[in-house]
Amino acid sequence: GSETVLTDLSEGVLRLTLNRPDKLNSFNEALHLALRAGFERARDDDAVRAVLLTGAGRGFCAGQDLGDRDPRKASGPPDLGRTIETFYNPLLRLMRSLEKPIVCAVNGVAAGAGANVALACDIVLAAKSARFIQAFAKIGLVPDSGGTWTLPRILGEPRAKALALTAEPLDAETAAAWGLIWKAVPDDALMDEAGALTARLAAGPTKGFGLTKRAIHAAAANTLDQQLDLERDLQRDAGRSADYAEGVAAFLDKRKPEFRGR
Ligand code: T3D
Repeated sequence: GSETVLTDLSEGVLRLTLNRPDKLNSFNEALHLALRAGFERARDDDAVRAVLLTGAGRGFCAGQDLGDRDPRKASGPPDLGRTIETFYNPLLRLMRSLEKPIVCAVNGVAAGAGANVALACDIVLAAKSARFIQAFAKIGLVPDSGGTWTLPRILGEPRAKALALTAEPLDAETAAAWGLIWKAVPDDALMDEAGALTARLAAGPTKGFGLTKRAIHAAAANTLDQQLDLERDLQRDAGRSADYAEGVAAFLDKRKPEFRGR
C-alpha cells in the first residue's frame, strides 16, 4: 500500500506525518514499522536536529487499529503483551531516549495509544478542536504507551484515574490548563506554529538540548543530591561542546549564534 508515515527532512527538521487518514491514523504493523524507522533515522542521522510528529487528515491517531483485533476472526484470545513488547514499548523507548527535541502537533483526536504517544513527545501543541481520549477503558484494556506513568506524574492520581476509567475526552484547552501539553492553538495556526517552533529548535544547540532532556528525565528517579551531581556531569559535557563556545562568543560579539548541533 501507500506510505503509512510520510517522512520529510528539511533544514534539520524531520517531519513524520502519520498517514492512514481513513482510519484516523490508527496503528497497524506497517505504521508501527514506518514510525520506528523514522525515529531511528532521527537518532542516527546527524542531519536531523529536531522531529515534528503530526497526523494527516482530521485525526492525529486513534491508537491500535482494532480492525486487526477482531475476536471473531481469531482462534483464541490474543497475547497483547507480545504486541506491546514488539511494537509499542520499543517505540516509546526510542522516543524517550532520543537526544533531540520532539515536537508533536496534535491536529485532531488522539485516542488510546495515540494519546499517549503524543504525550511522550517533548513539546506538545494541539489544535483547539483536538481531544485526548484514554479510550482503553471502553474495550477493557489498560492505558499503555506509558500512559499509566505519564498521567499520574503530570496530573496526579485523581485526574489520571478519572481519565483512564471514564475514557472521557479531554479537550486541548483543558489539557493545556492541566499542564498535560504545552499549548492549545487555533486550528488554522497549528501547523505554522508547530513548524516554526521545530525549525527554531533544529537551529539550536542540539547537544545541550539532548543533555537537558536527559537531566529532566532522570529527575523522576533521583534525589536532589543525585540530580545536582548529574547536572555537574552534564554541564561538564555541555561546556565542551562547540555550540557552547559559539553561544558565548556570539553573546559577547552581540550577534546571533550559529549553532551546528555539536
Ligand atoms: O492491541 C494491542 O496491540 C494492544 C494495544 C492497544 C493500544 C490501543 O490504542 S487500544 C485503544 C484503541 N483505540 C480505540 O479504542 C479508539 C477507537 N476509536 C474511537 O473511539 C473513535 O474512532 C474516535 C473517538 C477516536 C474518533 O471518533 P469519530 O466519531 O471522530 O470518528 P469515527 O467515525 O469513529 O472514525 C472514523 C473512521 O476511522 C471510522 O471508519 P469508517 O467507519 O469511516 O470506515 C472508524 O472505524 C475508523 N477508526 C477510528 N479508530 C479506529 C478506526 N479503525 C480501526 N481502529 C481504530 N482504533
